[in-house]
Amino acid sequence: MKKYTSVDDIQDLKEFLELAKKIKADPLANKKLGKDKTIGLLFFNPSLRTRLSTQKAAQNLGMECMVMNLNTEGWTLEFGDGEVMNGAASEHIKEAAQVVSQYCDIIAIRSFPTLKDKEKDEAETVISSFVKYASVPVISLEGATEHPLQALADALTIEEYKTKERPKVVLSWAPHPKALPQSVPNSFVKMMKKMDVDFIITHPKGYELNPSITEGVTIEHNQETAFQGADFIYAKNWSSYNDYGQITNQDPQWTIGKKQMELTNNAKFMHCLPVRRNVIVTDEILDSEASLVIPEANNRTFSAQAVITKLLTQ
Ligand code: SN0
Repeated sequence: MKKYTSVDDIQDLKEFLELAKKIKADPLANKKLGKDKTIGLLFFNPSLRTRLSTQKAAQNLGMECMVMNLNTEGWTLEFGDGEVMNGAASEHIKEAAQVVSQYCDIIAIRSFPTLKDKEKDEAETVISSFVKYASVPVISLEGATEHPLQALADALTIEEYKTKERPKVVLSWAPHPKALPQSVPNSFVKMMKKMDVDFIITHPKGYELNPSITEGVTIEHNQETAFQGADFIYAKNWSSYNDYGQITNQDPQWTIGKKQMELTNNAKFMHCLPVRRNVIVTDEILDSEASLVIPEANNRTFSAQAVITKLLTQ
């Protein structure tokens, strides 16, 4: 594997999940693999889990880790080709990516979408420019359209907690006061399409995700119908894709609570975090036995470690 910026970069999911499980059983077993190697984590946006779990994963492999908040601490970068740089941007991505490649064996980047310029977001301008100009492997720590490390942790969590061969997994939109990226649901959908699950998406009309990603997946606009018999409820807010970056619905009926969970097959509740309590999901559910959000966050370390292991070995 040369990079991990999309769920599409996974060739053999089964093998990947086996590796993650093996790593989880003995996280320090490969402590020498990363000796004298460095991973650079570059953030254009806030992070808690991604930053610490990736750092922890690198540490478990014996790697050094350098972290930089590029948006506040670095030079403003130019991404355009042939630009006359007499404006705000001080440094071109061409130099920046090559320079970071001198210091790091892997570069990992977080760069959220603008949610204003759909074309720019869909081009994954920041991460794809690093891929283009860096001379080392690149990992996405959540880009404009995907969050592939999260999706891998989610897959591992479902594997661990499923009680039947082919569980029913529901991705449910839930309300939020801010316009959020489609990255987490996009990667989750891609991942569920690779897994042996009965997968269904529920969201209000107007919240259709990119149709090329959801192609072939059942979409049910009635949340109660979708939840019937579910084994996993994966909650997430996202802003509108068609009405790009807009909030067109804040209906509290979509907040996940006891009423909805009672329709399921004693389903487990999942969310990538951070989660707005009593907006996305009620306290009652989040604080209940049904919630997997903490084991899910724990799995971020092992999925990141599996990805780094792959990048260092092949
Ligand atoms: C991000 C998102 O993509 O939805 C990161 C999730 C891993 N979430 C947020 O930005 C939530 C911010 C908030 O204020 O709740």
